[in-house]
Amino acid sequence: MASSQLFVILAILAIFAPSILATDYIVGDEKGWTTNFDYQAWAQGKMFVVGDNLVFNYPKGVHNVNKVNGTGFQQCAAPVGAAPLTSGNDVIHLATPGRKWYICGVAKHCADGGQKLVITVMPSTAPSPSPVAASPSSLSASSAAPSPSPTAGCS
Ligand SMILES: *[C@@H]1O[C@H](CO)[C@@H](O)[C@H](O)[C@H]1NC(C)=O
Ligand SMILES: [Cu+2]
Repeated sequence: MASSQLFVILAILAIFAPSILATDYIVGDEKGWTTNFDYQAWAQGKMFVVGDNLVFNYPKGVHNVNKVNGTGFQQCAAPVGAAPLTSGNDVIHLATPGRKWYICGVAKHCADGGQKLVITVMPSTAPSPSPVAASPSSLSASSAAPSPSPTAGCS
């Protein structure tokens, strides 16, 4: 009897392990996404890995989230024509390794309030947990990563 219970527990772990291993990082922790917060200090010492998520929490309408490049980060310039995330609970899936930059595009929050975040995403060490990981021929950019919800964006 004990061994059958153990089996059930192991089976459940096997099913949910990928979602346990992927980390959701609440940007700014309990402060959320706001002005006058040191996001470089927040990011310091954290290990971001492909498959993790960034969660930007803020009162809807007060801030937004723009993914920018290094230039946009330095200059606090949101890209023209790209819609920012505005839900107040914006989940960004870290789908690719490399440096990622995010700024608030509202007023002077980035330039004067320091509302900007830069992180480096490490390549995943584990094999992809995704069942749709597929043959190289199907890995076109358009089909690579469907967004899980309307409020989500993929980096
Ligand atoms: C950075 O983004 C801006 C605005 O989207 C664009 O004009 C510029 O060419 C980009 N720079 C690089 C190095 O990709
Ligand atoms: Cu803001």
